[in-house]
Amino acid sequence: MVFIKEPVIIDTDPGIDDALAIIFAFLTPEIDVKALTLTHGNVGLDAVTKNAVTLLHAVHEQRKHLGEPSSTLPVLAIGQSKPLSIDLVDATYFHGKDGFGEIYDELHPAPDNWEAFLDSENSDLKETTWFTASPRDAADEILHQLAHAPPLTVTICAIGPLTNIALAIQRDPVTASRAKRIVIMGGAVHVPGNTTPYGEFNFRADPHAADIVMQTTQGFQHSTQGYERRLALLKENKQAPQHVVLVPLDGSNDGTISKADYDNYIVPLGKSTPLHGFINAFMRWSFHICAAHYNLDNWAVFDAYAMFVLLEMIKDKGDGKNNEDFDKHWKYEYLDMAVETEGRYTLGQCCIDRRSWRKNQVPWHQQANAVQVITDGDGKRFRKALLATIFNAKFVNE
Ligand SMILES: [Ca+2]
Repeated sequence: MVFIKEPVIIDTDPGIDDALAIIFAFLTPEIDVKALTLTHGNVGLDAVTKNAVTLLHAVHEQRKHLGEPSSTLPVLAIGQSKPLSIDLVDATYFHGKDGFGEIYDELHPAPDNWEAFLDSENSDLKETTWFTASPRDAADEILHQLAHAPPLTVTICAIGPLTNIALAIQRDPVTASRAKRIVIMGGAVHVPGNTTPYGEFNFRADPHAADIVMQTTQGFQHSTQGYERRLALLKENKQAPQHVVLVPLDGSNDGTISKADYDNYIVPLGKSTPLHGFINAFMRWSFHICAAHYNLDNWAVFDAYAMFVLLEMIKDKGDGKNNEDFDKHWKYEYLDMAVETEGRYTLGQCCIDRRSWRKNQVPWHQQANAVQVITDGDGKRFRKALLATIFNAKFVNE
């Protein structure tokens, strides 16, 4: 059997847990990171852009350090600086003013002259760059990638507010529905929010965008029949129901690494490689904040957990088959979900239609949204995969 990597677009607002998710993706052989598309979120878009460029530089330096042949450079596209309809919010309370735990002054300076590399028309820098600057904005880059790949082959991993994804859907719903699936870190389904009583950060930061994305699941069926229907609709140039996999707070609280893991496996690596030096710079902050503000000695790495769910799901092409391993380790349900966009207290809340009689009244899948929501996971597998992939940790006695 030919080994095919999963083409993945990561829509992101780095962000320290975004950084771990992205590095995890780059180091995972089954994943081919085609593009990073950037959104406002944890910090403003300028800081997000600086962080993404610095992160990609560390990944590139790591490749050089390992003597790996240079592969195609990932595309970087800058997206929206604010939500669709509400005022901007950020999460500097957790990620620091720069979004990376205030690393730039001493711990890890940004690459020299990094802003010049964002100019997609500057051919003088072609030989020395470490990413391909997109001439398009993030939403158009997503559409461009989906339009130039076979239908239902490219996965989007969305680990920030969903503004870019919603804009892509608004601009061209048919092309947007060519995505194989969209794996999203966001929402609080059966538990309280983390930013407000009902709002998880990514959904609260752009509830209108989150709602637009949830609405694309109307009519989705995770079956052979559903998959063939999606393909047939796309062939007729019609919008197909989207497969949205939601990794909400309740499904990802298990996705932690501990301070002991950090001390045992990560700190000793110091600056032994370009990537470990970079990671050690920003991770120091996360454990400091977890201890100082939340009295926690472990850190829920939500975005990396969503990336792990994506990896665990790769064998399923969207028809629900080859899912046996996934089903052993993960619990999920298909929910008729919308997102609150008007509430005074409930902005960004996941609103589930729990009226079971409605399902019997008319064929449910014809009128309801069907978001595949991860409700329980496997934090142990995640922790081992993350530590082994990024830090070469060996688990002799665990
Ligand atoms: Ca994020």
